[in-house]
Amino acid sequence: MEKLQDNSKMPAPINVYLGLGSNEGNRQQLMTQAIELLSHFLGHPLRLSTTIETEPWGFSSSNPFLNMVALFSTNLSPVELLDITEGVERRLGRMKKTLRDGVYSDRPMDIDILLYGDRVINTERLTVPHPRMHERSFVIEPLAEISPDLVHPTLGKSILELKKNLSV
Ligand code: PH2
Ligand code: MG
Ligand code: MG
Repeated sequence: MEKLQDNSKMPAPINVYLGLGSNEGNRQQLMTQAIELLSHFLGHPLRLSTTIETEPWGFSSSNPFLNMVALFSTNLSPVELLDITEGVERRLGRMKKTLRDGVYSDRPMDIDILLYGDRVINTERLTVPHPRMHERSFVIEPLAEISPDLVHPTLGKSILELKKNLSV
């Protein structure tokens, strides 16, 4: 009898959305390098938004940001993915993480896991969906460009709806 293939140990790839930001150093080059390094570990991105220049949000700095959003498909677990994004941040010169009290600082590269499929994750190291993504036009604008109909897993609204809510 023909043997059925056992796929039980092969998780289906998950669509993950990453938010990239840089406001220190050669920002455009850092964004390109970040996508190259991420692609090395995750494979080619399925979609890339355009890069936008944005004012610092939540802290004051004279250095504007470049921001973009990238969609990858991966079999990595959330924590494995986080190890990779943090590794790329360090490789591109990120020294310090945001302080515990939520004070932000200038950074050559910040890579946030915005969405990991429709999984909801609340651990010490990782909160997904990213808890502030829907308040931030520097995330929602580029995300709406590549996936307007995507539904936010906990808010139950499409990215396009979230974008409309931002501008009211
Ligand atoms: N990231 C922050 C805080 N503020 N502002 C902009 N415009 N872009 C960012 O990527 C950004 C921010 C924390 O990670
Ligand atoms: Mg961030
Ligand atoms: Mg971050």
